[in-house]
Amino acid sequence: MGLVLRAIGTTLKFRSIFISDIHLGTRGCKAAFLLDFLKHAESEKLFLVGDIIDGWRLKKNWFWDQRHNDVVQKVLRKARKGTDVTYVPGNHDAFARDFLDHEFGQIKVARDLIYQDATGKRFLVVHGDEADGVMIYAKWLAVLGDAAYTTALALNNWLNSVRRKFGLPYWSLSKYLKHKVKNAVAFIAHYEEEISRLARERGADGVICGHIHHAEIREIDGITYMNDGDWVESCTALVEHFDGRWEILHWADVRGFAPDEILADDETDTAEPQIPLPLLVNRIPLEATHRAKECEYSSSPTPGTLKSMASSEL
Ligand SMILES: [Mn+2]
Repeated sequence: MGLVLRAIGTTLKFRSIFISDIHLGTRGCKAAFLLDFLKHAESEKLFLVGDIIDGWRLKKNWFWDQRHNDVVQKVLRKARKGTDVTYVPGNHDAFARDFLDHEFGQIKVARDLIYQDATGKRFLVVHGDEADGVMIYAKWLAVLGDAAYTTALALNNWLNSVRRKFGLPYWSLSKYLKHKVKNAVAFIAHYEEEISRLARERGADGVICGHIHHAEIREIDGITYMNDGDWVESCTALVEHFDGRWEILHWADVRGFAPDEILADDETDTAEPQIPLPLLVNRIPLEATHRAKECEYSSSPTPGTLKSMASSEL
């Protein structure tokens, strides 16, 4: 798996880009940041791997501003200008599963598909809700990492000193959280194994999915498991370089600023980006090493983690 990012001017070019779990229609969606990514990344093929529009919320707290429109327009424009765009609906935009094998503005809709990479390896591309069965844990459990645990320990001491003052017995918050985190880690591991099994059954060499908002590339019993993450908190994309190397792009790291630091403005497509891309070639190997190490863990402390804790739906 390649980890060196190649920069060509201020536009990154890839053979394919996979993104999912954008959740347009919700406040959590980092639409402006995604737009920034789409402006700076070109590819021959673009795959939207589900939960692009959050249809469940259409009925409740629908949130749609100009940036959400811009994302849709940007994708449509890419399709018009020659990018081969495929949309694989997820569970939040399952309504689109009624339009399989249709084309909308040159965007193909498919329930799932087999993608062949530059080296000839075959990947099952699927959103991934097929694999989680009834084992759904609250989302925030999945993002509680070691840092949060350390904080919990300090919080625990304070909490118990207060409890003592009120004559209440000791209660271990850290023990409680540790138990929950263990469950979340078990959930992710279980999910990854299930979806890999699905790929094996379909005769594929690997699987490309989303759904659990946890970007990762790893081998599971001879199957290459790749998850492209999400654009609600971690802001990640899975990319294939022209020579077949795969990489997870953490857009906040590539750009050097956080999703919320991007201001909503009326900047047009053709305008120069307000903040220039950093010298990617110089900084990426360091980041890549860091990320490669981080991938070994199942927790992923990312910017915006706290916000995601309110959400329990994947
Ligand atoms: Mn999903």
